[in-house]
Amino acid sequence: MRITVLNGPNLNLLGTREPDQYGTATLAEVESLVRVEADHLGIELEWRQSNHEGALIDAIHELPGRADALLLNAAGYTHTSVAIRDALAAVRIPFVEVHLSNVFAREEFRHRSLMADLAIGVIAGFGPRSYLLGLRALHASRADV
Ligand code: CA2
Repeated sequence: MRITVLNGPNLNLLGTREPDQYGTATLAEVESLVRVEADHLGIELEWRQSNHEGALIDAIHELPGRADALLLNAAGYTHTSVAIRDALAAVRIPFVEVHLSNVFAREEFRHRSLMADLAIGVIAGFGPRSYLLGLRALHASRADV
């Protein structure tokens, strides 16, 4: 199974700022954690991050034929991007939406996701473990994808 992990804007700052909200692990450390689990599950993993909406959309367009499923943390774009939603709907890639923080325990504008209804499911609030849980969920859903 091939899974692409796509990380949105500002997640490159992980571990360097706002540790109370997002923890102390860097994005590279989260990637290492996820790679160990992916190896364990026999998943071929691609890891990407961009701060640019268009680049994220291009990455989604590239998924058919390249990945069986997507683990997506669209970060701030989760709550604003009709264009990313449209890209996900267009390629019809099965995906799980993940968030480090519990977005429902935060500001009201973070309670709404413009893509969650297209996802297999959403995992939020477990820090870097959200990614591990999301990976396992995609792996467990592989018969359906
Ligand atoms: O909890 C998550 O994973 C979020 O997707 C993170 C986004 C936020 O806009 C979403 O509401 C929830 C923010 C990512 C920014 O990451 C930073 C990391 C360190 C310092 C500053 C920002």
